[in-house]
Amino acid sequence: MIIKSAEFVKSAVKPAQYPDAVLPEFAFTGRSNVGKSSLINTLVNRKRLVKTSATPGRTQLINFFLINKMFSFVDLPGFGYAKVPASVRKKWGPMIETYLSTRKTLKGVALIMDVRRIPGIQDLNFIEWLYYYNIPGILILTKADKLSKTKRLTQQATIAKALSVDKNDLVLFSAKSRLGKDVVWDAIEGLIGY
Ligand SMILES: Nc1nc2c(ncn2[C@@H]2O[C@H](COP(=O)(O)OP(=O)(O)O)[C@@H](O)[C@H]2O)c(=O)[nH]1
Ligand SMILES: [Mg+2]
Repeated sequence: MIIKSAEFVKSAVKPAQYPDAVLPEFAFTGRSNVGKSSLINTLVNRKRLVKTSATPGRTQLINFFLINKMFSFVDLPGFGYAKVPASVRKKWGPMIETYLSTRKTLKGVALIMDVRRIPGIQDLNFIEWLYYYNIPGILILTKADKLSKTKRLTQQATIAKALSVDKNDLVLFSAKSRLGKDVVWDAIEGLIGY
């Protein structure tokens, strides 16, 4: 995918605030600090389209971006961040489930996981939601550069077992080396129809 433009559109917490559902849309989620913002920035060749930080914010927003004026990327709030107040954390589930179940233009979602970590219950629950709402998912193992090539492959197999999926369904990715960028784009293009 050649990126000609990538721009922030708006933030939302509820459907009335979402942009009009016109263009095909693809969303990203994962545990806080997993590398979601870095992954989106790598895909669109921008350093800071999506803000990256070591201290995730307290407000949890759904952020919409317009890519090539042809389709939308959606940065869903990350889950599992311990320092987020309980009141905010409680809103995550309903906010995300509302988005997944109502967004007519949603073509797929990438669940981003850390290649070094066995997925948690929230990752498993998220995959269940995707099955339940019949939304295609792309499962990505990021920060692959942090492991040796051998260790990456062992982790890919171990995580596949934990998720009950084929290991070839897990894409190894690195925002640092750009490993996996083309594979992820191919998958996204297939889903959004470009
Ligand atoms: N080595 C390495 N670090 C990464 C990678 N992706 C993200 N990071 C780092 O992980 C931290 C969290 O990244 P960020 O994209 O803000 O995560 P988010 O909270 O999921 O959006 C930052 O310090 C990033 O520089 C990667 O592929 N490799
Ligand atoms: Mg982020």
